[in-house]
Amino acid sequence: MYFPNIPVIPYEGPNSTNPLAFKYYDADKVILGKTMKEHLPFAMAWWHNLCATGVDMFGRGTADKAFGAQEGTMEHAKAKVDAGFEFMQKMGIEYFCFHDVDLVPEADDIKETNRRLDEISDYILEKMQGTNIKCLWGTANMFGNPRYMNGAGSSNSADVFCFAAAQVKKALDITVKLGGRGYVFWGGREGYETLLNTDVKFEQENIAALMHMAVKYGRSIGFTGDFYIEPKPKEPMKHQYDFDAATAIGFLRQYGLDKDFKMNIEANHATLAGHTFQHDLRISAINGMLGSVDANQGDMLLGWDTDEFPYDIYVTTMAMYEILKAGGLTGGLNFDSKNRRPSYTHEDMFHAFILGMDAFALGLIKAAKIIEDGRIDGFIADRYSSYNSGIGAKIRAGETSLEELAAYADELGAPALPGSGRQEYLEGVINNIMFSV
Ligand code: XLS
Ligand code: CA
Ligand code: CA
Repeated sequence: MYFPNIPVIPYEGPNSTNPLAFKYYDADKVILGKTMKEHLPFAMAWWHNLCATGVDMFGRGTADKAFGAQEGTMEHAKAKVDAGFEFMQKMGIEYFCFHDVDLVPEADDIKETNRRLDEISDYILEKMQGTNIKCLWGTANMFGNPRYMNGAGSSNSADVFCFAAAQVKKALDITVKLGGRGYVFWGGREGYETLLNTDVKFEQENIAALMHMAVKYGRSIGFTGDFYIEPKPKEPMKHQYDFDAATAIGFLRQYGLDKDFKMNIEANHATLAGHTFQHDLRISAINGMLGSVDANQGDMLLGWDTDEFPYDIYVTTMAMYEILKAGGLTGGLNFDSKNRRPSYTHEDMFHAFILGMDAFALGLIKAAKIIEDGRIDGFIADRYSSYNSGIGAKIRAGETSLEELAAYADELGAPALPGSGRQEYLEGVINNIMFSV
């Protein structure tokens, strides 16, 4: 046991003051016809929860993630698996996400790294037996090793491109072996610092080629899930090619990848792109590409990716509103979130997940209320009602022309002003729903 003082986290309801209990996440409670657990396929990110020690560029780690083993060994890799499974079982979390190098220490020779990956994935598979725990998605870390300084698929070096391909191939093997629902491409260093040394078109074509090969190989080994692009505008690169959902969707369509790929939308990345989380969820959903979510929160006062555990209920409510409207996620809600550096104890890991899971559970409850209440949806439907009949209906049906519309305008002389947007009224409706019991 790695967390001997932590029990299985129970649901105790909003009046509980027990720090190690859920106040809102009641796994079997039915909301709009599905259990909370089905609406909210929560996942643990291997890298933050089991690997990250709170290192930042000003200081070394504060948290102990050795789990009793020597770091950098296979014994440590296995201890992380054991700790991770104990953690997920105590939290009632049924999915995990991983990068290849989160699972094992990377060796100098890729053949040895791959052997270690085979060994650890056998071990994980054994641990999965008799539990409900599964892989949500896997990915290859193609940004940490110095060889990826100029990107992976977008590298100027063909040899580096081959190493990226080899890592994708192996990460796909492991993802399929662990029954993963998805496979992520986060283009961390797929971008550029200066156009003085960069051929953007060449780099984008190469990234697309790598993705096409990944699809071909993945399908050949029986991967039936979705591939995901995880947009992020910057950090580590100044300009990243997958700036936001709209940009990534355009890229996928341009290169004929849109049938196999969807979006993995991260809250903090959307806000770095100058959008709300809700915006990028909506853009993905209306394009039929809302796949999975990296559930976290940024800090509006800081211009970087802080990966905080989500607690802003307005944000989780509007996120769940989008997800419900889109008919749910084929992926899940991965807590790509980390404890703040001073919250360094193992108990803090539990507090963080309780916070995040409760924040999404409460968001789900409130989003369902917004839908059941109907005032917001009713207002929006009414706002566009001039398209329900007459000239508006003809526009929607594509049965008119500029000439006909111009003649219509001539006849009218001047249109009435459009109906008020009533934003303040609608914000009041949201507050009313948020705070009524
Ligand atoms: C970094 C990203 C990364 C991806 C997976 O900002 O969030 O962790 O989710 O490579
Ligand atoms: Ca992420
Ligand atoms: Ca992030």
